[in-house]
Amino acid sequence: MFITKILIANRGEIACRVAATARRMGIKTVAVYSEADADAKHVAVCDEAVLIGPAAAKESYLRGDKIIAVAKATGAQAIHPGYGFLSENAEFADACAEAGLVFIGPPASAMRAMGSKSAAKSLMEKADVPLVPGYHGEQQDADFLHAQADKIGYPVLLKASAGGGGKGMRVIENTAQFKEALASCKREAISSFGDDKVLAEKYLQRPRHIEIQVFADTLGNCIYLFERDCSVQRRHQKVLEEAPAPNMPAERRAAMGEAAVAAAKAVGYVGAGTVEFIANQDGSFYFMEMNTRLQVEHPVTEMITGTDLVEWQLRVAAGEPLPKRQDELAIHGHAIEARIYAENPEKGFLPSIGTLRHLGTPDAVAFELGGAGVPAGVRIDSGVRAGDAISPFYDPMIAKLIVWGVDRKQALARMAQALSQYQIVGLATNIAFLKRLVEGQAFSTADLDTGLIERNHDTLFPTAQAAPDAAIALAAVALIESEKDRAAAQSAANAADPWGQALGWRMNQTYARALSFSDDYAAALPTKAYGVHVTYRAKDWLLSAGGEQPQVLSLMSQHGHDYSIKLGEQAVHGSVRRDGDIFHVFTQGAHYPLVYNDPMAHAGEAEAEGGRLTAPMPGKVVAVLAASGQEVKKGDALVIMEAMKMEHTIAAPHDGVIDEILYNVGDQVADGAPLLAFKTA
Ligand code: MV4
Repeated sequence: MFITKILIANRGEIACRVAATARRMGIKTVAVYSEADADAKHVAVCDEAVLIGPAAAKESYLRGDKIIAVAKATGAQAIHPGYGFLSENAEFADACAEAGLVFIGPPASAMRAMGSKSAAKSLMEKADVPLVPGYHGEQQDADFLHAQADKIGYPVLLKASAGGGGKGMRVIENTAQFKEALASCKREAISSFGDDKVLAEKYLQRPRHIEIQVFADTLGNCIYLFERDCSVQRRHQKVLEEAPAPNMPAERRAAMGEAAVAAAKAVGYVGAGTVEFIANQDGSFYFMEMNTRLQVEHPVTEMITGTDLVEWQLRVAAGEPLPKRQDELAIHGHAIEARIYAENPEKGFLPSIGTLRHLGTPDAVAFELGGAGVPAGVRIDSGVRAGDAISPFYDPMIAKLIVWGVDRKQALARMAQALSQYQIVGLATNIAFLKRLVEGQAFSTADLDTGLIERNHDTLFPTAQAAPDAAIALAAVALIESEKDRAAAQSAANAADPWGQALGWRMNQTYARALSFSDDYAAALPTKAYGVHVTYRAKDWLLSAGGEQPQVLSLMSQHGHDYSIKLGEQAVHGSVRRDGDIFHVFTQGAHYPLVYNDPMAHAGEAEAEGGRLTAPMPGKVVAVLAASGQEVKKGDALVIMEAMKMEHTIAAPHDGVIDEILYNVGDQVADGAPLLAFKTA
């Protein structure tokens, strides 16, 4: 059959990923979307888009009936399910066939055969696919299972047959623990899966997760596209994936590949699939399960094999043979993928919901697949753009960052560099965590197993690091320069005003100013405050942070949000993005969100609460009622200004301490100028 139009039954990066290949192949695309996704990237990149329901996936992306109706109405011949949602739903695959649509995935029978973990294991045993030594039969008598466990030898792992994703598992260290562990495992299995059947296996102590990409066509060909190592996980969520697996001898690679092909053939597989194994440190490997879809981490395989697996899926769905034979495939270089999430590692990886106020991506080489030549060194697969929201309805993944290198060392270096270049404002992300992970001893030396993150908890979750002076200086420069811009705009309207020329510059005297920034970890970490003293001079400033000796600070150049400054003898480059009170400083490979404690902003707040305070406007100081170091109570009058022939009182917005009063009686003050530095108690 000839496919000219497909419907993509998904959202986010995978919908965009599938659309990119379809477009390259001249195939038209139909997007479906929920009410929450009306303005989403996947809607924009497809040729047509149809609303299918409210935000909740159950009412939209999981509504197979509506999606099939849209495919029929728009004239699509095939449906690509992506991953998640309906991708492993055999009933949906059947419904597609009944409606005369091609489901771009395996036959429903193959999904069903692999859907039941214990039935799949029996099938695999018959196909000579290695299984973890253990018992996965029908007999569930407690004494019988106990005897099986004793025979396997401890430690033994009990697993709920209907389970998955790590739920319903119990490690048993010795025979005395068996009875109680079995009872508790069965209780969890029945409450979680409605089925208390369990299986018992030898427990592997430090396993690696190694999976094989397989591909089969409708003509009976089935091949493997080598392995991916996905050992770096937390709570059964993959964090880093790479291909090939480090330290994999060629013979074991071939043995695992052949076992995976045998597994696929045993269930009559067609299309893209992944056979998961757990491997002992000695290299012995055992079948775990088969994922009957294209996986999130498929790009690392594409990069090392120079293939486009979505193109392969579309060709196989159209009845074409696989584009390559096994002997035409080879591994070229090394690829690593990091999943960039809107989440807060310091708060137990809680998703971070909000708007991507700024999204700066690393220098990415164009995503070019299937062509000859060198693969892209850096690839970003993303379903969101700057200005888009990460909503609570779906997976909070922002992007997949995939790098390629001639070897693992180069791929690692590129990953660290690309993570350093990523700039995200508006949400908490796992970028700093990923950077610590890829630069850490365990991952960089490929000392891999599924416990890597837990074992390295202390280095992966360091205590709060103070922002370096360079970051504080960049924030101060950005603040001062933005005030100058504002003052200049104002003086254009009032050319005679000498105060509009350069805020803070005073005739015949230097002017010192205290600024206060504090860390914004948006987390349960202690927050550090940074007191900065800036002395304005003719062409530069003196900056003293945290009571240290003043250093000469000068602005060398500014291009938009990028600043080059000199602090003492140190040349510093960085970007500063202001988001409300927060100055997001990106420098030296890290992100420092610094909250500017703006006294005028507090005045505005207090005003909003009903106090009689001065509106920010140019004027003259007529009274200073507080002194540096003085403790004040909320509402105390601090400074009185005169503007537009009226007096305005600046009152303390909270209980606190006066850091410094920046003006004297009689001083002229420009619009927006801080009058004093105030520390909240
Ligand atoms: C195991 C195991 C050790 N020994 N089986 C976890 C989820 C499920 N799919 C299989 N899992 C495991 N099975 C035996 N006999 C350790 C795990 C395991 C794991 C496996 C793959 C990837 C990450 C994991 C994290 C913790 C435990």
